[in-house]
Amino acid sequence: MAGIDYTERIPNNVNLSEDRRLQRALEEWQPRFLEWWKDMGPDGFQAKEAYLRTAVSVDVQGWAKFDYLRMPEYRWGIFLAEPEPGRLIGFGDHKGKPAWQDVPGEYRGVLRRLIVTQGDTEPASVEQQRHLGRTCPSLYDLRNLFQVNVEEGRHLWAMVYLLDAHFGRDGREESEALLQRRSGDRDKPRILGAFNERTPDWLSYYMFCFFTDRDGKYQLASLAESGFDPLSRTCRFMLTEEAHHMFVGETGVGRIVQRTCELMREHKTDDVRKFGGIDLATIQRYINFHCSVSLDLFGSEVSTNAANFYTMGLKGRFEETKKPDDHQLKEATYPVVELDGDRIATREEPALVSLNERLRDDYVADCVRGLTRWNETIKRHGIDVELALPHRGFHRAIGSFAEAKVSPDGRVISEAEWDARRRDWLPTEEDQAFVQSLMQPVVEPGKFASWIAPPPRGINGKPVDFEYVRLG
Ligand code: BYC
Repeated sequence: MAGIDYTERIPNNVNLSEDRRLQRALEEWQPRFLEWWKDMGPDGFQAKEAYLRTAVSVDVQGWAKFDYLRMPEYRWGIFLAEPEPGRLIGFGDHKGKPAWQDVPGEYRGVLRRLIVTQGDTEPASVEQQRHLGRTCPSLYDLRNLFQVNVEEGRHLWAMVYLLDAHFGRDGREESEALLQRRSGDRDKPRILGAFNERTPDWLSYYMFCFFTDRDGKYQLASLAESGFDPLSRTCRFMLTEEAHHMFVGETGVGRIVQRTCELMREHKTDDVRKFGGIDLATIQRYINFHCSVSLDLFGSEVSTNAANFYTMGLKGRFEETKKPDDHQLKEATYPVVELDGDRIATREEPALVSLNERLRDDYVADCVRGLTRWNETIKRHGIDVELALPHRGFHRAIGSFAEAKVSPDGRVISEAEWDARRRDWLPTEEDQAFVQSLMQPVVEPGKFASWIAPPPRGINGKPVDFEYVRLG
Protein backbone atom coordinates (compact mmCIF):
# COMPACT_ATOMS: atom_id res chain seq x y z
CA MET A 1 0.00 0.00 0.00
CA ALA A 2 2.87 2.38 0.78
CA GLY A 3 4.18 1.97 -2.79
CA ILE A 4 2.98 4.23 -5.58
CA ASP A 5 1.73 2.83 -8.87
CA TYR A 6 3.68 4.55 -11.65
CA THR A 7 2.28 2.40 -14.44
CA GLU A 8 -0.94 4.43 -14.36
CA ARG A 9 -1.41 7.65 -16.31
CA ILE A 10 -1.93 9.36 -12.95
CA PRO A 11 0.46 7.85 -10.37
CA ASN A 12 -1.43 7.12 -7.17
CA ASN A 13 -1.73 5.00 -4.08
CA VAL A 14 -5.54 5.23 -3.88
CA ASN A 15 -6.47 2.43 -6.32
CA LEU A 16 -7.65 5.00 -8.82
CA SER A 17 -8.22 2.38 -11.55
CA GLU A 18 -11.04 0.89 -9.46
CA ASP A 19 -13.04 4.13 -9.56
CA ARG A 20 -13.69 4.78 -13.24
CA ARG A 21 -15.75 7.93 -12.69
CA LEU A 22 -13.06 9.59 -10.61
CA GLN A 23 -10.32 8.39 -12.90
CA ARG A 24 -12.12 9.93 -15.86
CA ALA A 25 -12.65 13.25 -14.06
CA LEU A 26 -8.98 13.48 -13.13
CA GLU A 27 -7.83 12.39 -16.58
CA GLU A 28 -9.91 15.20 -18.05
CA TRP A 29 -8.38 17.69 -15.63
CA GLN A 30 -4.81 16.49 -16.23
CA PRO A 31 -4.27 18.11 -19.69
CA ARG A 32 -5.72 21.38 -18.40
CA PHE A 33 -3.32 21.27 -15.47
CA LEU A 34 -0.44 20.71 -17.91
CA GLU A 35 -1.59 23.64 -20.01
CA TRP A 36 -1.69 25.80 -16.89
CA TRP A 37 1.79 24.54 -15.93
CA LYS A 38 3.21 25.43 -19.34
CA ASP A 39 1.61 28.89 -19.25
CA MET A 40 2.19 29.75 -15.60
CA GLY A 41 5.01 27.42 -14.43
CA PRO A 42 8.75 28.28 -14.48
CA ASP A 43 9.28 30.56 -17.45
CA GLY A 44 12.01 29.56 -19.91
CA PHE A 45 12.98 26.20 -18.39
CA GLN A 46 10.30 23.75 -19.45
CA ALA A 47 12.65 21.87 -21.78
CA LYS A 48 15.63 21.74 -19.39
CA GLU A 49 16.55 18.70 -17.31
CA ALA A 50 16.66 19.28 -13.55
CA TYR A 51 17.83 16.92 -10.82
CA LEU A 52 14.55 16.45 -8.97
CA ARG A 53 13.10 14.13 -6.39
CA THR A 54 9.87 12.25 -7.05
CA ALA A 55 7.84 10.49 -4.40
CA VAL A 56 8.06 6.69 -4.76
CA SER A 57 6.32 5.71 -1.54
CA VAL A 58 4.61 7.37 1.39
CA ASP A 59 6.89 5.76 4.00
CA VAL A 60 8.58 8.32 6.20
CA GLN A 61 11.92 6.65 5.44
CA GLY A 62 13.25 6.87 1.89
CA TRP A 63 10.14 8.01 0.07
CA ALA A 64 11.88 9.82 -2.75
CA LYS A 65 14.02 8.98 -5.74
CA PHE A 66 16.23 11.55 -7.48
CA ASP A 67 16.80 11.82 -11.20
CA TYR A 68 17.12 14.26 -14.07
CA LEU A 69 13.82 15.14 -15.69
CA ARG A 70 12.08 17.91 -17.57
CA MET A 71 9.46 19.55 -15.39
CA PRO A 72 6.42 18.89 -17.61
CA GLU A 73 7.36 15.17 -17.36
CA TYR A 74 7.23 15.24 -13.56
CA ARG A 75 4.87 12.48 -12.39
CA TRP A 76 2.29 14.54 -10.51
CA GLY A 77 -0.05 12.20 -8.73
CA ILE A 78 -2.15 11.38 -5.71
CA PHE A 79 -0.40 10.20 -2.59
CA LEU A 80 -2.08 9.82 0.77
CA ALA A 81 -0.33 8.79 3.98
CA GLU A 82 -1.15 5.28 5.17
CA PRO A 83 -4.53 4.99 6.91
CA GLU A 84 -4.49 4.60 10.68
CA PRO A 85 -6.79 1.64 11.37
CA GLY A 86 -9.64 2.56 13.72
CA ARG A 87 -8.78 6.29 13.71
CA LEU A 88 -11.20 8.35 15.81
CA ILE A 89 -12.12 12.03 15.54
CA GLY A 90 -9.85 13.76 18.05
CA PHE A 91 -11.71 16.99 18.93
CA GLY A 92 -14.93 18.97 18.74
CA ASP A 93 -18.51 17.81 19.03
CA HIS A 94 -17.83 14.47 17.32
CA LYS A 95 -14.77 13.60 19.41
CA GLY A 96 -14.40 9.85 19.89
CA LYS A 97 -16.55 8.86 16.89
CA PRO A 98 -14.91 7.04 13.95
CA ALA A 99 -13.17 9.41 11.53
CA TRP A 100 -15.30 10.13 8.43
CA GLN A 101 -14.33 8.43 5.18
CA ASP A 102 -17.02 10.41 3.35
CA VAL A 103 -17.95 14.07 3.64
CA PRO A 104 -20.52 14.59 6.41
CA GLY A 105 -23.48 16.13 4.54
CA GLU A 106 -24.07 18.98 6.98
CA TYR A 107 -20.45 20.20 6.68
CA ARG A 108 -20.11 19.87 2.95
CA GLY A 109 -19.97 23.59 2.14
CA VAL A 110 -17.55 24.47 4.93
CA LEU A 111 -15.22 21.61 4.15
CA ARG A 112 -15.19 22.41 0.46
CA ARG A 113 -14.31 26.01 1.25
CA LEU A 114 -11.36 24.94 3.44
CA ILE A 115 -10.04 22.58 0.77
CA VAL A 116 -10.44 25.19 -1.97
CA THR A 117 -8.65 27.83 0.13
CA GLN A 118 -5.77 25.45 0.78
CA GLY A 119 -5.68 24.32 -2.86
CA ASP A 120 -5.68 27.88 -4.19
CA THR A 121 -2.38 28.75 -2.49
CA GLU A 122 -0.47 26.02 -4.32
CA PRO A 123 -0.77 27.16 -7.96
CA ALA A 124 -0.63 30.76 -6.70
CA SER A 125 2.90 30.29 -5.38
CA VAL A 126 4.05 28.72 -8.67
CA GLU A 127 2.65 31.75 -10.50
CA GLN A 128 4.37 34.14 -8.10
CA GLN A 129 7.73 32.45 -8.71
CA ARG A 130 7.57 31.83 -12.40
CA HIS A 131 10.15 34.40 -13.53
CA LEU A 132 12.76 33.71 -10.86
CA GLY A 133 14.65 31.06 -12.83
CA ARG A 134 16.06 33.71 -15.14
CA THR A 135 17.95 35.40 -12.29
CA CYS A 136 19.05 32.37 -10.25
CA PRO A 137 22.08 32.86 -7.98
CA SER A 138 23.35 29.32 -8.79
CA LEU A 139 22.33 26.00 -10.33
CA TYR A 140 21.87 24.61 -6.81
CA ASP A 141 19.32 27.34 -6.01
CA LEU A 142 17.66 26.97 -9.40
CA ARG A 143 17.13 23.28 -8.76
CA ASN A 144 15.65 23.97 -5.33
CA LEU A 145 13.24 26.49 -6.83
CA PHE A 146 12.07 23.92 -9.38
CA GLN A 147 11.71 21.24 -6.71
CA VAL A 148 9.49 23.52 -4.67
CA ASN A 149 7.48 24.44 -7.78
CA VAL A 150 6.75 20.88 -8.90
CA GLU A 151 5.76 19.92 -5.37
CA GLU A 152 3.40 22.88 -5.06
CA GLY A 153 1.92 21.57 -8.30
CA ARG A 154 1.52 18.19 -6.64
CA HIS A 155 -0.16 19.80 -3.64
CA LEU A 156 -2.69 21.23 -6.05
CA TRP A 157 -3.29 17.68 -7.29
CA ALA A 158 -3.79 16.59 -3.68
CA MET A 159 -6.64 19.07 -3.15
CA VAL A 160 -8.15 18.45 -6.59
CA TYR A 161 -8.29 14.75 -5.79
CA LEU A 162 -10.30 15.50 -2.63
CA LEU A 163 -12.64 17.83 -4.53
CA ASP A 164 -13.22 15.38 -7.39
CA ALA A 165 -13.48 12.28 -5.21
CA HIS A 166 -15.82 13.72 -2.58
CA PHE A 167 -17.71 16.76 -3.88
CA GLY A 168 -19.27 15.61 -7.16
CA ARG A 169 -20.03 18.27 -9.71
CA ASP A 170 -19.30 21.18 -7.33
CA GLY A 171 -15.89 19.67 -6.73
CA ARG A 172 -15.13 19.44 -10.46
CA GLU A 173 -16.15 23.08 -10.90
CA GLU A 174 -13.88 24.13 -8.06
CA SER A 175 -11.00 22.09 -9.59
CA GLU A 176 -11.49 24.02 -12.79
CA ALA A 177 -11.63 27.37 -10.99
CA LEU A 178 -8.30 26.59 -9.29
CA LEU A 179 -6.72 26.72 -12.76
CA GLN A 180 -8.57 29.92 -13.71
CA ARG A 181 -7.68 32.31 -10.87
CA ARG A 182 -4.31 34.04 -11.17
CA SER A 183 -1.98 35.51 -8.56
CA GLY A 184 -2.26 39.30 -8.56
CA ASP A 185 -4.97 39.40 -11.24
CA ARG A 186 -7.34 42.29 -10.63
CA ASP A 187 -10.41 40.42 -11.92
CA LYS A 188 -9.75 36.87 -10.73
CA PRO A 189 -7.17 37.04 -7.95
CA ARG A 190 -6.07 34.19 -5.70
CA ILE A 191 -8.11 33.89 -2.50
CA LEU A 192 -5.66 34.91 0.25
CA GLY A 193 -3.79 38.21 0.39
CA ALA A 194 -0.15 37.01 0.53
CA PHE A 195 -0.67 34.96 -2.62
CA ASN A 196 -1.39 38.05 -4.67
CA GLU A 197 1.87 39.78 -3.69
CA ARG A 198 4.78 39.77 -6.11
CA THR A 199 7.88 37.61 -5.62
CA PRO A 200 10.16 39.60 -7.94
CA ASP A 201 13.60 38.63 -6.59
CA TRP A 202 15.38 35.86 -4.72
CA LEU A 203 15.50 37.67 -1.37
CA SER A 204 11.69 37.88 -1.53
CA TYR A 205 11.58 34.24 -2.61
CA TYR A 206 13.58 32.99 0.36
CA MET A 207 11.52 35.17 2.71
CA PHE A 208 8.35 33.71 1.15
CA CYS A 209 9.62 30.14 1.67
CA PHE A 210 10.55 30.96 5.27
CA PHE A 211 7.44 32.87 6.31
CA THR A 212 4.64 31.93 3.93
CA ASP A 213 5.48 28.26 3.43
CA ARG A 214 5.63 28.04 7.21
CA ASP A 215 2.01 29.18 7.36
CA GLY A 216 1.48 26.21 5.04
CA LYS A 217 3.11 23.94 7.60
CA TYR A 218 0.84 25.11 10.41
CA GLN A 219 -2.35 25.11 8.33
CA LEU A 220 -1.59 21.65 6.93
CA ALA A 221 -0.78 20.35 10.41
CA SER A 222 -4.17 21.62 11.65
CA LEU A 223 -5.96 20.05 8.68
CA ALA A 224 -3.98 16.80 9.25
CA GLU A 225 -5.93 16.55 12.54
CA SER A 226 -9.23 16.68 10.63
CA GLY A 227 -12.00 14.19 11.35
CA PHE A 228 -12.41 13.91 7.56
CA ASP A 229 -9.85 11.16 7.13
CA PRO A 230 -8.97 11.62 3.42
CA LEU A 231 -8.04 15.27 4.16
CA SER A 232 -5.99 14.22 7.17
CA ARG A 233 -4.07 11.59 5.20
CA THR A 234 -3.48 13.94 2.27
CA CYS A 235 -2.12 16.68 4.52
CA ARG A 236 0.10 14.29 6.42
CA PHE A 237 1.94 13.37 3.24
CA MET A 238 2.06 17.00 2.05
CA LEU A 239 3.81 17.94 5.29
CA THR A 240 6.74 15.63 4.49
CA GLU A 241 7.25 17.53 1.21
CA GLU A 242 6.71 20.92 2.88
CA ALA A 243 9.73 20.42 5.17
CA HIS A 244 12.09 20.89 2.20
CA HIS A 245 10.39 24.14 1.24
CA MET A 246 11.05 25.64 4.63
CA PHE A 247 14.62 24.32 4.51
CA VAL A 248 15.03 26.27 1.27
CA GLY A 249 13.71 29.43 2.96
CA GLU A 250 15.67 29.21 6.18
CA THR A 251 18.98 28.27 4.58
CA GLY A 252 18.44 30.72 1.71
CA VAL A 253 18.06 33.72 4.04
CA GLY A 254 20.76 32.24 6.30
CA ARG A 255 23.25 32.12 3.41
CA ILE A 256 22.43 35.72 2.45
CA VAL A 257 22.99 36.82 6.07
CA GLN A 258 26.28 34.94 6.14
CA ARG A 259 27.53 36.58 2.95
CA THR A 260 26.52 40.00 4.28
CA CYS A 261 28.46 39.37 7.48
CA GLU A 262 31.55 38.21 5.57
CA LEU A 263 31.46 41.41 3.52
CA MET A 264 30.88 43.58 6.62
CA ARG A 265 33.90 42.07 8.29
CA GLU A 266 36.11 42.13 5.24
CA HIS A 267 35.37 45.77 4.42
CA LYS A 268 34.74 46.98 8.00
CA THR A 269 31.43 48.61 7.09
CA ASP A 270 27.67 48.14 7.48
CA ASP A 271 27.15 49.42 3.97
CA VAL A 272 27.88 46.31 1.95
CA ARG A 273 25.81 47.35 -1.04
CA LYS A 274 28.82 48.66 -2.90
CA PHE A 275 30.49 45.28 -2.45
CA GLY A 276 27.56 43.39 -3.95
CA GLY A 277 25.93 42.32 -0.69
CA ILE A 278 22.52 43.01 0.87
CA ASP A 279 22.84 45.12 4.03
CA LEU A 280 21.24 43.84 7.24
CA ALA A 281 18.88 46.85 7.42
CA THR A 282 17.39 45.88 4.06
CA ILE A 283 17.11 42.24 5.15
CA GLN A 284 15.25 43.44 8.26
CA ARG A 285 12.77 45.43 6.15
CA TYR A 286 12.09 42.35 4.01
CA ILE A 287 11.54 40.32 7.18
CA ASN A 288 9.04 42.93 8.38
CA PHE A 289 7.10 42.76 5.14
CA HIS A 290 6.98 39.01 4.65
CA CYS A 291 6.32 38.25 8.29
CA SER A 292 3.39 40.67 8.46
CA VAL A 293 1.66 39.48 5.27
CA SER A 294 2.10 35.88 6.45
CA LEU A 295 0.64 36.68 9.89
CA ASP A 296 -2.49 37.82 8.06
CA LEU A 297 -2.89 34.31 6.63
CA PHE A 298 -4.03 33.03 10.02
CA GLY A 299 -7.22 35.10 9.90
CA SER A 300 -8.72 37.26 12.68
CA GLU A 301 -7.66 36.89 16.31
CA VAL A 302 -11.25 36.23 17.29
CA SER A 303 -13.01 34.14 14.68
CA THR A 304 -16.29 32.27 14.76
CA ASN A 305 -15.21 30.55 11.54
CA ALA A 306 -12.27 29.02 13.40
CA ALA A 307 -14.54 28.00 16.30
CA ASN A 308 -16.93 26.33 13.86
CA PHE A 309 -14.18 24.49 11.97
CA TYR A 310 -13.05 23.08 15.33
CA THR A 311 -16.43 22.23 16.81
CA MET A 312 -17.38 20.49 13.57
CA GLY A 313 -14.21 18.38 13.80
CA LEU A 314 -12.82 19.67 10.50
CA LYS A 315 -9.70 21.62 11.52
CA GLY A 316 -7.82 21.01 14.78
CA ARG A 317 -5.02 22.72 16.64
CA PHE A 318 -1.33 22.20 15.91
CA GLU A 319 -0.46 18.82 17.50
CA GLU A 320 -4.04 18.46 18.71
CA THR A 321 -3.68 14.86 19.82
CA LYS A 322 -0.68 15.69 22.05
CA LYS A 323 -2.56 18.36 24.04
CA PRO A 324 -3.63 17.30 27.54
CA ASP A 325 -7.12 18.86 27.68
CA ASP A 326 -10.71 17.98 26.83
CA HIS A 327 -10.33 18.74 23.07
CA GLN A 328 -13.66 20.54 23.11
CA LEU A 329 -12.65 23.84 24.69
CA LYS A 330 -16.17 24.93 25.55
CA GLU A 331 -15.15 26.35 28.95
CA ALA A 332 -11.49 27.21 28.29
CA THR A 333 -10.03 30.65 27.61
CA TYR A 334 -6.90 31.77 25.78
CA PRO A 335 -4.83 34.97 26.10
CA VAL A 336 -5.16 37.04 22.93
CA VAL A 337 -3.09 40.13 22.11
CA GLU A 338 -5.49 42.66 20.66
CA LEU A 339 -5.97 46.30 19.87
CA ASP A 340 -7.75 48.05 22.70
CA GLY A 341 -8.43 51.64 21.63
CA ASP A 342 -5.00 53.21 21.23
CA ARG A 343 -3.27 50.54 23.31
CA ILE A 344 -2.34 46.91 22.82
CA ALA A 345 -3.68 44.62 25.50
CA THR A 346 -3.77 40.92 26.28
CA ARG A 347 -7.28 39.67 27.02
CA GLU A 348 -8.58 36.25 27.96
CA GLU A 349 -10.99 35.24 25.19
CA PRO A 350 -13.02 32.06 24.82
CA ALA A 351 -10.55 29.44 23.56
CA LEU A 352 -12.81 28.32 20.72
CA VAL A 353 -12.93 31.66 18.94
CA SER A 354 -9.20 32.21 19.63
CA LEU A 355 -7.95 29.26 17.61
CA ASN A 356 -6.49 31.37 14.81
CA GLU A 357 -4.46 33.29 17.37
CA ARG A 358 -3.27 30.14 19.06
CA LEU A 359 -2.03 28.78 15.72
CA ARG A 360 -0.39 32.15 15.03
CA ASP A 361 1.41 31.84 18.40
CA ASP A 362 2.73 28.38 17.44
CA TYR A 363 3.86 29.84 14.13
CA VAL A 364 5.61 32.85 15.68
CA ALA A 365 7.51 30.58 18.09
CA ASP A 366 8.71 28.54 15.11
CA CYS A 367 9.76 31.67 13.21
CA VAL A 368 11.75 32.82 16.26
CA ARG A 369 13.78 29.59 16.11
CA GLY A 370 14.84 30.43 12.54
CA LEU A 371 15.65 34.04 13.45
CA THR A 372 17.80 32.79 16.32
CA ARG A 373 19.87 30.73 13.91
CA TRP A 374 20.41 33.75 11.62
CA ASN A 375 21.38 35.84 14.63
CA GLU A 376 23.90 33.19 15.69
CA THR A 377 25.56 33.61 12.29
CA ILE A 378 25.74 37.38 12.83
CA LYS A 379 27.17 36.92 16.31
CA ARG A 380 29.77 34.42 15.10
CA HIS A 381 31.09 37.18 12.85
CA GLY A 382 31.43 39.48 15.87
CA ILE A 383 28.72 41.85 14.61
CA ASP A 384 26.49 43.57 17.13
CA VAL A 385 23.16 43.52 15.28
CA GLU A 386 20.09 41.36 15.86
CA LEU A 387 17.39 40.64 13.33
CA ALA A 388 13.93 40.60 14.89
CA LEU A 389 10.37 39.72 14.02
CA PRO A 390 8.08 42.74 13.89
CA HIS A 391 5.33 42.99 16.49
CA ARG A 392 2.30 41.01 15.40
CA GLY A 393 0.26 44.22 15.05
CA PHE A 394 2.70 45.74 12.53
CA HIS A 395 1.45 46.30 8.96
CA ARG A 396 -1.58 44.04 9.28
CA ALA A 397 -4.53 43.94 6.88
CA ILE A 398 -6.60 41.25 8.63
CA GLY A 399 -7.87 41.18 12.21
CA SER A 400 -8.11 43.85 14.89
CA PHE A 401 -4.73 45.44 14.08
CA ALA A 402 -5.88 46.22 10.54
CA GLU A 403 -7.59 49.30 12.03
CA ALA A 404 -4.42 50.76 13.53
CA LYS A 405 -0.87 51.72 12.74
CA VAL A 406 1.58 49.78 14.89
CA SER A 407 5.39 50.15 14.89
CA PRO A 408 7.61 47.05 14.58
CA ASP A 409 8.36 47.34 18.31
CA GLY A 410 4.66 47.26 19.16
CA ARG A 411 3.54 50.86 19.77
CA VAL A 412 0.25 52.17 18.43
CA ILE A 413 1.31 55.26 16.49
CA SER A 414 -0.27 58.12 14.58
CA GLU A 415 -0.75 58.16 10.81
CA ALA A 416 1.82 60.96 10.73
CA GLU A 417 4.46 58.89 12.52
CA TRP A 418 3.66 55.93 10.28
CA ASP A 419 4.11 58.04 7.16
CA ALA A 420 7.37 59.45 8.48
CA ARG A 421 8.86 56.10 9.48
CA ARG A 422 7.40 53.68 6.94
CA ARG A 423 10.55 53.82 4.83
CA ASP A 424 12.63 52.63 7.77
CA TRP A 425 10.38 49.66 8.32
CA LEU A 426 9.24 48.31 4.96
CA PRO A 427 11.21 47.74 1.73
CA THR A 428 11.41 51.01 -0.20
CA GLU A 429 11.41 51.38 -3.95
CA GLU A 430 15.17 52.00 -3.72
CA ASP A 431 15.64 48.77 -1.74
CA GLN A 432 13.67 46.86 -4.32
CA ALA A 433 15.58 48.44 -7.20
CA PHE A 434 18.88 47.67 -5.49
CA VAL A 435 17.96 44.04 -4.79
CA GLN A 436 16.73 43.76 -8.37
CA SER A 437 20.05 45.10 -9.65
CA LEU A 438 21.83 42.19 -7.95
CA MET A 439 19.66 39.62 -9.70
CA GLN A 440 22.09 38.55 -12.41
CA PRO A 441 21.97 34.86 -13.28
CA VAL A 442 24.88 32.64 -12.22
CA VAL A 443 24.71 29.28 -13.98
CA GLU A 444 28.23 27.83 -13.89
CA PRO A 445 28.22 24.71 -11.67
CA GLY A 446 29.66 25.51 -8.22
CA LYS A 447 29.55 29.31 -8.70
CA PHE A 448 27.33 31.62 -6.60
CA ALA A 449 26.13 35.21 -6.88
CA SER A 450 28.02 37.86 -4.88
CA TRP A 451 25.21 38.32 -2.36
CA ILE A 452 24.76 34.72 -1.14
CA ALA A 453 27.15 32.21 0.45
CA PRO A 454 27.35 28.66 -0.97
CA PRO A 455 25.53 25.98 1.02
CA PRO A 456 27.67 23.71 3.21
CA ARG A 457 26.55 20.65 1.24
CA GLY A 458 24.66 19.68 -1.90
CA ILE A 459 21.41 17.82 -2.48
CA ASN A 460 21.09 14.06 -1.97
CA GLY A 461 24.79 13.63 -1.24
CA LYS A 462 25.85 15.32 -4.48
CA PRO A 463 28.64 17.92 -4.37
CA VAL A 464 27.82 21.63 -4.32
CA ASP A 465 29.30 22.00 -7.83
CA PHE A 466 27.09 19.25 -9.28
CA GLU A 467 25.24 20.20 -12.48
CA TYR A 468 21.81 20.42 -10.78
CA VAL A 469 20.15 21.78 -13.91
CA ARG A 470 21.40 20.98 -17.44
CA LEU A 471 21.07 24.22 -19.35
CA GLY A 472 23.16 23.23 -22.40
N1 BYC B 1 -6.66 37.10 2.88
O1 BYC B 1 -12.63 34.58 10.62
P1 BYC B 1 -11.58 35.02 9.67
C1 BYC B 1 0.18 27.16 2.04
C2 BYC B 1 -11.21 35.94 5.03
S1 BYC B 1 -0.42 28.41 3.02
C3 BYC B 1 -7.92 37.20 2.36
O2 BYC B 1 -10.72 36.14 10.01
P2 BYC B 1 -10.92 32.32 9.21
C4 BYC B 1 1.26 27.49 1.11
C5 BYC B 1 -11.78 34.58 5.39
O3 BYC B 1 -11.66 33.67 4.31
C6 BYC B 1 -1.77 27.70 3.92
N2 BYC B 1 -9.03 36.85 3.05
O4 BYC B 1 -10.62 33.87 9.26
C7 BYC B 1 2.27 28.36 1.46
C8 BYC B 1 -13.20 34.94 5.76
O5 BYC B 1 -13.98 35.06 4.57
P3 BYC B 1 -15.55 34.72 4.62
C9 BYC B 1 -3.11 27.85 3.25
C10 BYC B 1 -8.87 36.39 4.31
O6 BYC B 1 -11.96 32.00 8.21
C11 BYC B 1 3.27 28.66 0.53
C12 BYC B 1 -13.09 36.34 6.37
O7 BYC B 1 -11.83 36.85 5.92
N3 BYC B 1 -4.09 27.06 3.91
O8 BYC B 1 -0.29 26.08 2.11
O9 BYC B 1 -11.02 31.81 10.60
C13 BYC B 1 3.26 28.08 -0.73
C14 BYC B 1 -13.09 36.30 7.88
O10 BYC B 1 -12.24 35.26 8.27
C15 BYC B 1 -7.61 36.26 4.90
C16 BYC B 1 -5.12 27.57 4.64
O11 BYC B 1 -5.28 28.75 4.75
C17 BYC B 1 -6.47 36.65 4.13
N4 BYC B 1 -5.20 36.57 4.63
O12 BYC B 1 -9.48 31.82 8.73
C18 BYC B 1 2.25 27.22 -1.07
C19 BYC B 1 -6.03 26.58 5.32
N5 BYC B 1 -7.78 35.79 6.17
O13 BYC B 1 -15.63 33.26 5.03
C20 BYC B 1 1.25 26.91 -0.16
C21 BYC B 1 -7.47 26.74 4.98
C22 BYC B 1 -9.10 35.63 6.34
O14 BYC B 1 -16.14 35.65 5.60
N6 BYC B 1 -8.00 28.05 5.34
N7 BYC B 1 -9.75 35.96 5.23
O15 BYC B 1 -15.97 34.96 3.18
C23 BYC B 1 -8.41 28.40 6.58
O16 BYC B 1 -8.26 27.64 7.52
C24 BYC B 1 -9.06 29.73 6.78
O17 BYC B 1 -9.78 30.02 5.63
C25 BYC B 1 -8.09 30.90 7.10
C26 BYC B 1 -8.92 32.11 7.52
C27 BYC B 1 -7.09 30.49 8.19
C28 BYC B 1 -7.30 31.32 5.87
